Amino acid sequence: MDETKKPTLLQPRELIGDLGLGVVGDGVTIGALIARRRQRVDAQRIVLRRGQRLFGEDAQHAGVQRYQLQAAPRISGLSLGGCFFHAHIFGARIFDIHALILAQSSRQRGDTVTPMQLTPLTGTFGADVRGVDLSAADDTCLDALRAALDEHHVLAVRDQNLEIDTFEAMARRLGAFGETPFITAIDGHPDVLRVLREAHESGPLFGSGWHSDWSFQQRPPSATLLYAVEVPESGGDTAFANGQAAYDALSPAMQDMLGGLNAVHSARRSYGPSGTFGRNDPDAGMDIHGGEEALATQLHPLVRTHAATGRKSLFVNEVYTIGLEGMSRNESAPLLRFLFEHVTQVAFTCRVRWEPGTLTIWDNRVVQHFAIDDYTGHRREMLRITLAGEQPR
Ligand SMILES: O=C(O)CCC(=O)C(=O)O
Repeated sequence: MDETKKPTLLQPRELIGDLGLGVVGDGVTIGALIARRRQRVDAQRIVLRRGQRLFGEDAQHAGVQRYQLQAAPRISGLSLGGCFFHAHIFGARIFDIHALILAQSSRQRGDTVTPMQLTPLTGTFGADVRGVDLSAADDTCLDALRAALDEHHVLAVRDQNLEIDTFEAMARRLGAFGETPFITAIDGHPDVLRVLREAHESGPLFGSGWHSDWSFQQRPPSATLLYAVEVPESGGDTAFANGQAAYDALSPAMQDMLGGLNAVHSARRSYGPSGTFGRNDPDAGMDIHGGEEALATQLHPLVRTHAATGRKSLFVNEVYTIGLEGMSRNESAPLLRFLFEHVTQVAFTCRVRWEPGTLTIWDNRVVQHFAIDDYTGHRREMLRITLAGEQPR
């Protein structure tokens, strides 16, 4: 790098009102990134630097290959043209740049809010989120959260302190609520479920099978929010499998074939009269009441296109997908078995280990999930809200 252009490193507290992208911390500059190529850069080492244009000469020099500006600019005096972006430098994704912009926003308000920090859970998807209080989040923060969900598909937002009312209020700001069939909601909160297993229970565990929430509905929920009130010290994790990564890994020939198929979804295996939860168990912590209406079927494209990102994913799951349109059971069963196993292979999964106060948000259009039944003798209590979704296409 030309010495005359070498950026002066600034301390974060000097950055109020500054524009542009720079890098501080342990002496790392954009120029130095060139030498350290595939290194992942974290939020603490990327800050806004006075007088440097965002994707100007320095950024090109550093080999920025791709970036997305997401969410509307809301921060006065910030000329980035957006308040959230992801950049790749030599293929290494830089996370959390938005967090610094949020940090500037909170400085402008005079608060001392810690920037939101995202830490990937795996090499493919899922992220831990820290440094954000969702009960007091502003619109910029929620925009950043939505964008992060599109990017990571599963967000485990740590250290929240939500009551039913505050949980409901923050969820409502993310979108309209979906419809909840078969399970009695919390009194006075028709859209909030208590996902509860008492220590003495030994019956089937709610959610313990790979599924995408309510995929048998005409418009299945876009996202689910699950908030941990009480969790066992160990066990009771939730596993997720990524239908986009699974789709991308298929051969073009297989993708073409699947792209023309519709899958048949139904709640019957879980909530039909002879399904897992077909008969109400008065001793269970959750009031689940199946019935004849669970026998209904709903067709959805087997490969769906995400309404926000345009990416394709396999939209099948072993709990609710019962067949393929126009095929006999003998024809569809082996193909579905292959797909169920393909999507849920370890390389396409991540796992959230809960702590009290963790709020996990997942995108049902991309991932399916599985509540792991390994904590018999311990109590686990969660609050759950689904957000309304569109008809899959
Ligand atoms: O309890 C869990 O970990 C997941 C529950 C579940 O499957 C759901 O809320 O859809």
